[in-house]
Amino acid sequence: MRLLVTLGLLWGSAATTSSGPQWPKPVFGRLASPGFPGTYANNHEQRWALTAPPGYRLRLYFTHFQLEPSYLCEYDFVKLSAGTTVLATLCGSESTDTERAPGNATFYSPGSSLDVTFRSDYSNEKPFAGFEAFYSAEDIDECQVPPGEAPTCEHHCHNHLGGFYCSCRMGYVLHRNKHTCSALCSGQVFTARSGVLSSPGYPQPYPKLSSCTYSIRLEEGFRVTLDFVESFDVEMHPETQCPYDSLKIQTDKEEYGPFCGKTLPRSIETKSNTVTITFATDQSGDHTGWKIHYNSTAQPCPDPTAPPNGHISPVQATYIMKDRFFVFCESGYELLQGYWPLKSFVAVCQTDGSWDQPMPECSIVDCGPPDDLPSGQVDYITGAEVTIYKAVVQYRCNEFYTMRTDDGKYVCEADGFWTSSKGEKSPPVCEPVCGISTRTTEGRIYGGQNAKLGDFPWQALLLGKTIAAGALLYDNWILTAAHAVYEQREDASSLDIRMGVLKRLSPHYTQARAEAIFIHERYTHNAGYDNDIALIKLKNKVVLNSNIMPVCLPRKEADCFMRTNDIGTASGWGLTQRGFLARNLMFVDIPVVDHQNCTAAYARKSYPGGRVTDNMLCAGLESGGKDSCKGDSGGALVFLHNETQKWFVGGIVSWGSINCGEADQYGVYTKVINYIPWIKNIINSF
Ligand SMILES: [Ca+2]
Ligand SMILES: [Ca+2]
Ligand SMILES: [Ca+2]
Repeated sequence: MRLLVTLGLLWGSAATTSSGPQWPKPVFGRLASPGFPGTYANNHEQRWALTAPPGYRLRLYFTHFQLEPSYLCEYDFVKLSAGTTVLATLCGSESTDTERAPGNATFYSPGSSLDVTFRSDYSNEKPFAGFEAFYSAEDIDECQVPPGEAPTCEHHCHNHLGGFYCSCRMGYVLHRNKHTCSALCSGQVFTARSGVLSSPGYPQPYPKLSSCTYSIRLEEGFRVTLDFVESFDVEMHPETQCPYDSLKIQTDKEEYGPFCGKTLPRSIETKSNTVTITFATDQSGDHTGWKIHYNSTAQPCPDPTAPPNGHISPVQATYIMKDRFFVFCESGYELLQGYWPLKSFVAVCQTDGSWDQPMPECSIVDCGPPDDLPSGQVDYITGAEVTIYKAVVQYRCNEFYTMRTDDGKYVCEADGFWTSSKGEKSPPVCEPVCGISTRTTEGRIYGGQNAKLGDFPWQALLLGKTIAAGALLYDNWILTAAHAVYEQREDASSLDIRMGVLKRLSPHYTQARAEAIFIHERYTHNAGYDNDIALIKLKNKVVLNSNIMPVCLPRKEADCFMRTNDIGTASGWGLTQRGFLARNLMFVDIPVVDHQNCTAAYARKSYPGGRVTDNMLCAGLESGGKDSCKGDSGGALVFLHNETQKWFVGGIVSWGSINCGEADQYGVYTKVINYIPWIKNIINSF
């Protein structure tokens, strides 16, 4: 309908404008025998060559026809012909078995030309009126095709005056031969992991003169499989391989086909992620084509096998591209790649079907040899030198040492550390045992008494710018009085420290050397004895034995043991009541004196610097006679802790009256318990 409207418009425009398309001049006319309607002459021949414009034909019919009849129209006739083709030979006035008269028939030229020839012979038996005919040019309807003939156009045919044209359905394009419809089927791309592709119009006959391409483009690592399904029908030739229409399949590695005929080709595993299918058809034949269902799988990686004592996660039936797995080791085992320990392990399946990492091992955790224990030793319990997971070792402290906070049993744990039952990862500490004395006798009330080896194993003899004493703390510190080592403070290394000695002049002793001397920072030399306390750090730890052992530091509750009249013991080589330095280590038991009494006693005398402070402790007898004296300075005043039966240092010999043992004048000692934080701070810091 739209076409008619368009044509109508064209007609309209042709009628109103002179410069439009030039329409052919109308072709029509009248033909008649000479003298018509009178009798035609004998021996006459006349020929009309009629032509129509291209795309038109000639239509001719007769209004009158009366010629002399004769067998096969041998005498007179009208002949219609086109080129050498005779369309009709007409005579008489009615058709018989052998002759033909036109009657009401209409004649058409096959092309655009028609020859009409009239001929009469030499006689007529009677007069005949001849003929009259009319002709006109009319459009050929090329779209009308007699049954059994190929259609003019493959899809749609459009007739018009003077010609026709073809058009194609959606998805097709008119081939340059103007009547074939080629499929628009090149450059089709498929990126889904599976899909269906087929010849155009399948299962209807596929188009002619078409060149179709189908590209399957998947991610690298996938492999495409092609399955021909349903039916397969591609024009073939029994002798030549697919000369007419052919289907070819190509990958980056291989080429398959060409395929034609009627047998379904076998499934194709391409091993490629890109496949190009081309389908080319010629101009003829009606075949239903083909259909392919394609699928893809990625190349699987080899099934991973967990190493001994390890497992893999996640477990899958197959692992393909980008799949991953982790390896975890059982407790007590650790991941090892070659010789390298790994914190974690993950392998990824690569596009080429291989894992990106080699499988690690699960190697049993080995804690290695346990750390050495200073002043102690370690024994293998599980087996000699066995240091792997769950192995057990036992730490022991040497004699005179005791283990702090632990039982010393360590197990090699999964984290690779030797670990105590309390979860400690560092080895235990062996601390010197303190406050042990072999003393069995009490100091005599008057004067003093000779000590035996082991009675005061903490006692140190300090020989420097003055003679003084000190007490061993732990195995590398000496506690003494500040005034006793003040002159030595810049020259610590020359201080001669002797341990394990009874006789002051004995050549048998254990030598110790000072590394540094720490004087209390609030001690002022020659200005009283407040804060008269000092620490000496030894260069090396002293090897403890039954004659050399530290004294304990007072604990919080020590105050309870230093009340008035509680007995402490002082020891030293100081001046005796005979006025000489003692040859042998002496000791004396003396009671603690009431602090106010002591303060008052010294307040009554104008002793130089003799003022008793709260940092001091007095001990001695009101009657005098028992005291520490010059040369004892720095020595320890010790008390026995009832509960632990260990000796602790309650005081440090500091000062007293010039006349030792004088009545009403007591020995004054630095009150150690006031300095515990100071002592610990220095010992922990240096
Ligand atoms: Ca005749
Ligand atoms: Ca036409
Ligand atoms: Ca064909």
